[in-house]
Amino acid sequence: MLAALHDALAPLGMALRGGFVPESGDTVPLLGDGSATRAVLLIGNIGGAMWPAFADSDARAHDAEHPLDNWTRDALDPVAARFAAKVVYPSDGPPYHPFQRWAARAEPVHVSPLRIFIHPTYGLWHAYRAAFLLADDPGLPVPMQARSPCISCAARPCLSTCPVGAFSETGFDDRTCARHVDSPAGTECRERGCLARRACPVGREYSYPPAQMAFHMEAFLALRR
Ligand code: B12
Repeated sequence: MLAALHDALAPLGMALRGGFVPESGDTVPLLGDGSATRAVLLIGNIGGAMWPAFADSDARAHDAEHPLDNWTRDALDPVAARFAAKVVYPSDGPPYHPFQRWAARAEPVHVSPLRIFIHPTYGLWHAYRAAFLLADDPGLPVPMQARSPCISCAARPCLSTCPVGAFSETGFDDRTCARHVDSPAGTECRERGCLARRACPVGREYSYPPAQMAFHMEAFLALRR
């Protein structure tokens, strides 16, 4: 089943990011018939692999208010149905499903100083697009273990690069960030992606193409304007 799912996701530029057997603190929803979920599979994008599939998709998605969310649903709802999974999305809510908590159960990701999760190979260039909830464990592999690459990063350029100091040890000041990105001084961040995120030395070869960077920054601004 996992190999067939991998094949179904590949044309969408998405990947199976791992999975886990839910425990009581995981706040995983019940299945449609009210029974317990026995396995959660996380689906996501790694690097820019998903961008061509989305960018070349039809106009309906691009005209809508949340084009990537709509395209993702259109693409993944039928895949979930094919694998008899209930599907939930990161944008469902609020309240939101705890995708980052689930991610940490499924693969070796850790909280970075920027608060988004860092992967030892893909760095900050990955995201979660859906979770498939299953009635049976499909034989999940044991998640790989790896320390956070941030532990051995003495320079922490991510924390010193933001022109308006939006990141600190205490959190991310999204309003200060949005004000800057929306101003003439924020052109570099707006058009080529967050400078702090781009300063991270881990997984640079997975960084998103410029068009995807600009798309995500615009979507962030639209939420914060
Ligand atoms: C709301 C939201 C935002 C809001 C945040 C508002 C706010 N201040 O709360 C805004 C619009 C600002 C935002 C911005 C961005 N977001 Co956002 N966002 C979300 C969303 C939809 C919900 C987050 C949430 O409230 N979850 C509810 C809580 C309960 O979930 P949780 O998993 O249990 O949360 C745990 C972790 O957050 C963790 N945690 C977080 N910080 C820390 C710090 C420490 C020290 C520790 C120990 C734990 C910890 O602990 C929490 C409790 O277990 C998630 C998707 C989702 N459903 O999770 C994306 C999500 C978190 N965002 C994501 C991204 C990529 C971004 C942006 C980079 C997008 C962009 N290009 O602009 C920016 C930058 C964010 C940043 N640098 O911090 C990704 C992160 C992927 C990753 N690699 O981790 C997610 C998962 C969406 C996705 N599709 O993958 N986001």
